[in-house]
Amino acid sequence: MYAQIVKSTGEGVLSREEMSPEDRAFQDRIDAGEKIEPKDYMPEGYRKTLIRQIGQHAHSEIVGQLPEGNWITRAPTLERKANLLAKVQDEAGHGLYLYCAAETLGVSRDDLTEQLLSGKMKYSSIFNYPTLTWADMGAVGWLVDGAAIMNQVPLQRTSYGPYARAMVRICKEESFHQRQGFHIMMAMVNGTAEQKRMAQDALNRFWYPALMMFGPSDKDSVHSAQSMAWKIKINTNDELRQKFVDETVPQAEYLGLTIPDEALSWNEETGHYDFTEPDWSEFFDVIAGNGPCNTDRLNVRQKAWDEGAWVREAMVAHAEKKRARKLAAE
Ligand code: BYC
Repeated sequence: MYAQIVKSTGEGVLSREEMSPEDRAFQDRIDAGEKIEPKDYMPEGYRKTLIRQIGQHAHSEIVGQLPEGNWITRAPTLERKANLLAKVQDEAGHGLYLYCAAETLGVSRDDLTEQLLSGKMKYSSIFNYPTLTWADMGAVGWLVDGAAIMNQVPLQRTSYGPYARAMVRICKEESFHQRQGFHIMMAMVNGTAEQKRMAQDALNRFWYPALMMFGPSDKDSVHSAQSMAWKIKINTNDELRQKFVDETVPQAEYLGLTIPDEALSWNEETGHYDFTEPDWSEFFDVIAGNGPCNTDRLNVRQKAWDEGAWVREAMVAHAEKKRARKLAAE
């Protein structure tokens, strides 16, 4: 069925004439801006694409807790610690809403987790980089959550109802996250010379990984054309990356920090910044499992999964007991 919709990876999208009558009617609903709900008809390719994207997104939220969780015990003040703790807890919540949204498509959370742990499913490349200093908490909030917002605000209008609704709350929380990161950066740049140096160093290390979060350049994006035709994605990877650069450069200037790109310049003609693209060979290497922290991240998630087995078993046993009691009372 998938092959009916997408000719093959990267080969483009079927024309209306090539679609089956059901798929054409489905496409009409999408084109009219209707939301698709779990029990509605959907082409198998649409369902699979959503499971892949929402599942990857959920995994990113969960694995995304690790680089920041690393600093909770070492936050410099009680207030910073409380803020960071709240942020990391929010990420867990985002993962849960997204796993629930994926479950409405007929996949179980256990199945998604097993696919993450076996390396079949991806999570965002950004979380395979280490967080070396407290300034990284500023850079992650400012740049990583900033990039996440840029990508996720349009997803509030994505065509699948449960995903779109989950994104509304997630975006509100991400905006607090971005501000707490920027606030840390402000404190660092207004602190000692050493603190300002740490802030610049964090920006130097996180700039290109943040640009990679938007995915490969449009010419190498295998899924964009079909995902945009189905309004699963609203913008291309390059459009969002450009928007992020345009919004972030003035913020770096305000902080008195330098974006680590000598070719960065304002282009009067296009009304956008010209910038150097990330090293795409590094990106593909990281998503293939060879980034600095891939093994660590998956080992931590595997340990959590193994150690949580008794909780899952206890919950199933409790639910079965409750069901049996209810049946006996009827
Ligand atoms: N990392 O055809 P393409 C967050 C994969 S923020 C890893 O362009 P698509 C958070 C892609 O999966 C991060 N893999 O794909 C923030 C595909 O491989 P497969 C999570 C990537 O799906 C702060 C291949 O490359 N946000 O959660 O059309 C704190 C070709 O790419 C990446 C989301 O997931 C990457 N950066 O577009 C805590 C947002 N980029 O699957 C947490 C929702 C690409 O064929 N997702 N790949 O093996 C999206 O908007 C889209 O899925 C993407 C990629 C823009 C990421």
